[in-house]
Amino acid sequence: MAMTAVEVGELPFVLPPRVTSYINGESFNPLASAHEIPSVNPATEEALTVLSEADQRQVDAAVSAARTAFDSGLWPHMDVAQRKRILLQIRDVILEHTDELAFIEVLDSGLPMANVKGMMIPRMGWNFEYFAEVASQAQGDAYNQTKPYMSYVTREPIGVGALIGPWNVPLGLCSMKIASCIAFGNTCVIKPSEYTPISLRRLVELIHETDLPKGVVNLVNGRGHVTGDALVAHGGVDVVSFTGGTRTGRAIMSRASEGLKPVALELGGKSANIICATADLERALDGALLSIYGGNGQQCLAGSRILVERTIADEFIEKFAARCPNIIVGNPMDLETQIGPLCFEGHMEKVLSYVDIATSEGAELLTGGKRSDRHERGYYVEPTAVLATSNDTRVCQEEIFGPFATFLKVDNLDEAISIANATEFGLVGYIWSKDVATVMKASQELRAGTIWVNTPMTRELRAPFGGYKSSGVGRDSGSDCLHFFTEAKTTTIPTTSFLLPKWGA
Ligand code: TXE
Repeated sequence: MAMTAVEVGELPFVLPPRVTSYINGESFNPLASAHEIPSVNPATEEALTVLSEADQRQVDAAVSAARTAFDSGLWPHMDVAQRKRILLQIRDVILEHTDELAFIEVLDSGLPMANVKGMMIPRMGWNFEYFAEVASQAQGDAYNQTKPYMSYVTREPIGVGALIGPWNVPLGLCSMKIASCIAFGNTCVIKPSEYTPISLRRLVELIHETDLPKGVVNLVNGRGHVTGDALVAHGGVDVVSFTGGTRTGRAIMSRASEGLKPVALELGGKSANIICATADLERALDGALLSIYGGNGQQCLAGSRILVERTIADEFIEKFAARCPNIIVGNPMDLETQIGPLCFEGHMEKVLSYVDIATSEGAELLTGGKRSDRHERGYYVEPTAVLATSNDTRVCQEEIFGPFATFLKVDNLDEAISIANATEFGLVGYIWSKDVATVMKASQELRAGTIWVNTPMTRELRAPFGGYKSSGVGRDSGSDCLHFFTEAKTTTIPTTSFLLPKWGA
């Protein structure tokens, strides 16, 4: 691929003039007429490169490459020790390119460097290591209770995965999808978000510096309703894994259902963060700030509805709001930056629109509420918090997906749990209390897939992660991904040659 050297930020980085698909181990040459979308640096609003959208022809080529790599048996039937060795090579190549991958990710997404380099890139490596381990340890069952038969169950790779990723954590989420899909012997076509195509493209190139056979991992770029839809609907695709917004998740599930394809959907959230009077309040304050403002507030697992027990609410909310202006909002390349720019202009506008929505609903603006005036360019939004009047308001019900906290005061734990559950979402729930009975009650009664007790967000890869209600379908974890990305096969054999009825003899 021809490259243009562009000096960006502090490091020289070679940006491709065009981000194209990567199919069967090669960059795909698009037609001159291909639709192009500028890829913009959210910190400067400058165009970085252009994305060349994959049309139906490219999607066909990508699925066909994945199909061939699967149907030939090369990858699915490879000895698991050999497959594991290649997955560990992928881990190594990722970790060796930590600086480069982190740089591109920050450039493209606006996520703070400290977070990307310190947490996300190591996590990507761990994704491949962990799923290599799970695949190599997978076991089957055997049943011999029904005499004279022995039935045993094996799990076989399901086929070609269509993997569709979002823009908020492009490398972290897409690498998890690729690792969990291919570790079990499947092949895939990944489509990252059209807003953040550059880092994934580089990751897929790097993956091909290992012994991974061509066609196991293919990449197409483009908008959701064009490239994404063509991929989900493609007859050569066997299974669909998606992370993104709830509305898109519904559309994808409906499209995939036409081909009876299993789907895993990790969707939005409006998670409650319950602060009890029995909490370590200093720690709860630190945790509440991290849970809503971490990842620029663009996280499905954000603690975006903060429910504070009334006896401590005024003091807690005052302290929270007092901390906000001191949070470092700035150039995401700087290691001390805590909140970078939002990912793209339209999203920033959406987040800011909730300030007017909040005030028109009678909420009190506690802090922030506008674009940062310390930056001439870039999609920077001040950390914002409002005190809402009721859980029925839009700021309590809709996923804002930015540095925007919504407070409500509650009388007691029962009310907190009832409000926490009064939402269409159910991804996670947070509870802060030193009282065991309080914690246990919240853990049992909150309708959400993950409950974090006295801690801000943390993902345990081994444990299921996914949502109740409109927050998703299915779970991520070693065993959940094993089940999702494989088919169970039962083989039954008689243990004796017993006489069969001799029909027609
Ligand atoms: O994401 P979309 P959007 C939430 C968040 C955000 C809202 C909308 O609240 O403000 O969703 O975000 C692809 N067939 N989350 O609209 O549409 C698309 O190209 C196939 C939560 O920007 O969900 C991209 O690759 N694919 C979330 C991916 O879907 C389609 C992360 C995600 O885009 C498609 C992101 C279609 N018809 C947003 N339409 C989380 N759970 O973390 C779109 N896509």
